Amino acid sequence: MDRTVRVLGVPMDLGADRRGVDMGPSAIRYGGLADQLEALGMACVDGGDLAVPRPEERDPDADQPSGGRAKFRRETGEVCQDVRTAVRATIDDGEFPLVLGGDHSIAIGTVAGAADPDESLGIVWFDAHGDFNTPQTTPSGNIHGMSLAAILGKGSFADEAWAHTPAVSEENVVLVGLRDVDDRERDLLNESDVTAYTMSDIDARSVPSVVEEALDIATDGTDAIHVSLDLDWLDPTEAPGVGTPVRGGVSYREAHVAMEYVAERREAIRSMELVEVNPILDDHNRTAELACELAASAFGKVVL
Ligand code: 6HN
Ligand code: MN
Ligand code: MN
Ligand code: MN
Repeated sequence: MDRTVRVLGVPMDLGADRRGVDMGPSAIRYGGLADQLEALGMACVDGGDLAVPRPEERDPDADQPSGGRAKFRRETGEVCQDVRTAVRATIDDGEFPLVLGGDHSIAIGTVAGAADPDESLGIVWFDAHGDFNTPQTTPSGNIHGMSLAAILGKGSFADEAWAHTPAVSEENVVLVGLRDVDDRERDLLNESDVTAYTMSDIDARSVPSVVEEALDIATDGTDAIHVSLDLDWLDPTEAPGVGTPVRGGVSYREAHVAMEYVAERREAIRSMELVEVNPILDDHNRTAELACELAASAFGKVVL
């Protein structure tokens, strides 16, 4: 990677129930992100944190879509538009945006900024969850469980310009590592043209085979790809500091090998985000440090 990496923190917790994920950007920086990237010979600049309103000061149920619920919809839209602007400006300056969450709702803004409207953008989304609910199917009302569906304009997101990014086609979107999907979310995913690899697929085929195929699908006919890494993709024994842990995730080595395959395609990668790190639930900042290590692998760290 010869582009300068610009780190953008988004201390967002409006899209999730557990408070604490707003401290993710600080924990990841404290975990040594800049040092890890600079050790690779990369230039790294810190763009600071974007402003996010505090949930206590806002009404989660203001301005709701018809027949559905998306808590803090208006505030999430505002923050995501700021994320979009910052990511777009970073790319226009010739730098690589590395966005630190915050909950996974911020991906709506990252993708909107990464997706040039005249081009097509693929996505590889590493996650225990599908993030494919809509305001009409969600069991929680939490937008972090809806972000991928929002990007694709599902349900009432079709009418929300801040959410739906038409430069992303379902055929070039790939989920990797699924093991916790809600009933109506499953129906939506099965009806879509998104490719979804579950943990069972990984058990049967191994991480390298699945991740290579995922990257092939995301890059097939697209101009660039976005990599979204939800730390709950990993098993909670390795990544305890996440708001919605699910047993049965990938191991430490499997996560690294996946990022090593990502690194092989780094010329195609336009943006990346590290989300859902929750330092309050973490074990001595272990999950945040792991996020830094995985970013280094994704940017091409090799042993020999
Ligand atoms: N994440 N499927 C659940 C929901 O509330 O929609 C959990 C979502 C978790 C989202 O981890 O980014
Ligand atoms: Mn997620
Ligand atoms: Mn998740
Ligand atoms: Mn669309």
